[in-house]
Amino acid sequence: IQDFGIEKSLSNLGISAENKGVSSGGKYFANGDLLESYSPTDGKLIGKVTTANTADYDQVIETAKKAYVEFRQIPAPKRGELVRQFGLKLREYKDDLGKLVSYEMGKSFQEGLGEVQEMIDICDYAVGLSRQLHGYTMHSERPGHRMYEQYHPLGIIGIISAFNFPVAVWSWNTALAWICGNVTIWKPSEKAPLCGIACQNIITEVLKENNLPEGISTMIVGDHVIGDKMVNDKNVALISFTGSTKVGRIVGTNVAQRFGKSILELGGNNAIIFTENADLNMSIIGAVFGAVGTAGQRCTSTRRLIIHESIFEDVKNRLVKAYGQIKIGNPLDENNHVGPLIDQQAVQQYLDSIEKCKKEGGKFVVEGGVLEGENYESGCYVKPCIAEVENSYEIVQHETFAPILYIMKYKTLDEAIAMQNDVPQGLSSAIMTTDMRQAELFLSQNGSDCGIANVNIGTSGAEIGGAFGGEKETGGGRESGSDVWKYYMRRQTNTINYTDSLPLAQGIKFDL
Ligand code: UN1
Repeated sequence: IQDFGIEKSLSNLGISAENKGVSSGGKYFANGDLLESYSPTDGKLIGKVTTANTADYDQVIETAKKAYVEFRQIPAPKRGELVRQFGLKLREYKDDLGKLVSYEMGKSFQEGLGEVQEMIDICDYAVGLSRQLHGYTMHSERPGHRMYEQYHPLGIIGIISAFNFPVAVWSWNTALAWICGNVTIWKPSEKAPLCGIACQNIITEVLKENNLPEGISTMIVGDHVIGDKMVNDKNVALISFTGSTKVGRIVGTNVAQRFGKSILELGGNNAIIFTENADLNMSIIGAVFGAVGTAGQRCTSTRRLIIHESIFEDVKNRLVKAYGQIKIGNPLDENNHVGPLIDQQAVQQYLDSIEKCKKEGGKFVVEGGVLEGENYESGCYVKPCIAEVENSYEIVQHETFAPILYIMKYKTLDEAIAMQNDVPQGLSSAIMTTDMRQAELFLSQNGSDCGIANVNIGTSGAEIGGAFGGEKETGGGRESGSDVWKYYMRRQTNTINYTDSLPLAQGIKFDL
């Protein structure tokens, strides 16, 4: 069996057979239950992690609190220097970390590398931003007064991330949080804890080299009890949560209850509209990558194709042909396009969704199924499949984190846009067209209701420079580019009177 150099990468990243799941800067400890991380690629145990108990959590919070008081004194461009060095370190570890992501999570090595590239990109972005945390200045209505606003850090930022982007989501949050002067506490997914430890090892190196407080970046591997504690802890000013709509609803409600802030990145149900004017060669590639990339486990994965009736048969035939060429297998082998699902539970959900779809009347034009035999011993490899459906089916309204693509027909573009919007989620969307009128309508207020709307690009693979997130049951949060940094800071309006009299605003007279 080929090892693809994974042992060496694990050792380079400081991952052992037994690891401690709690860390603040240099110190690693943990006193909770044991967690085992198995690779969905070959079913082998990669390593064990001792998770946190609640006393460990309390200790991490104390360390983070102390670090915050120190870190907020450091000027923002100097904090940017920390992030710059972190980005350099990520370049050194790109290959190893990309490999670990691929091995522990199951996405292709190319996509694992892409994920680390996103981390590097957000670091570069944040470094520049560390000199641009701008507020407005305003003209006061009172003479001899100056008005302006400034942004201050929030304090401790809690990050709860999902298995599908086990490293990048953390960095989107931390790179911004740190330049803004916050400290972070990260609960990585229990399905990819070693990716968490590897990242924490990398930032620890940078913190140590710079003699910075150990609590700037803390990590805590734990179960939902630790998650609940974080969500309900008033010490944690902002919770950035990526995961299901079901859990996000609880997180959002609990954080709001204590008037905390939250960024919610929840489910998607992303569609591409294929108009009669689509350039089919490129559109098919976009749709197939969107549907089968990361084995359909991105929140931006393409789940639905809404196809003009005049090209429906043609598109269907091309898709069937393209799916026939997809190679499924070990994601570390670069000849393969699609790796496994994260675990057996995900495989069961995939099978249940197929069953449900058939019951509702779905007609499979490419059949699904679980792969068996040599190289598929983990039991997590499934066939990407395509079903002809109605948008109203219950299963089509639901996000299944698996490579099941639903296709449907439309007559008019208004109808297609209505179908695209007629799901509970609102993350990503796309239109394939060479007609400028169709494209502009799709992007207008009468078009897509999603946080992301693309023309002649698939639904996944967003760049870090834009604000990433979506509407409706996707949760409304935004991460990474544009002015998203403002979420990680508190805004203060300042009015300064440099005269010796005290005129009141709105012209109110008050003499003693
Ligand atoms: C996610 O699936 O949680 O747009 C994030 C993309 C990536 C991010 C996906 N940049 O596919």
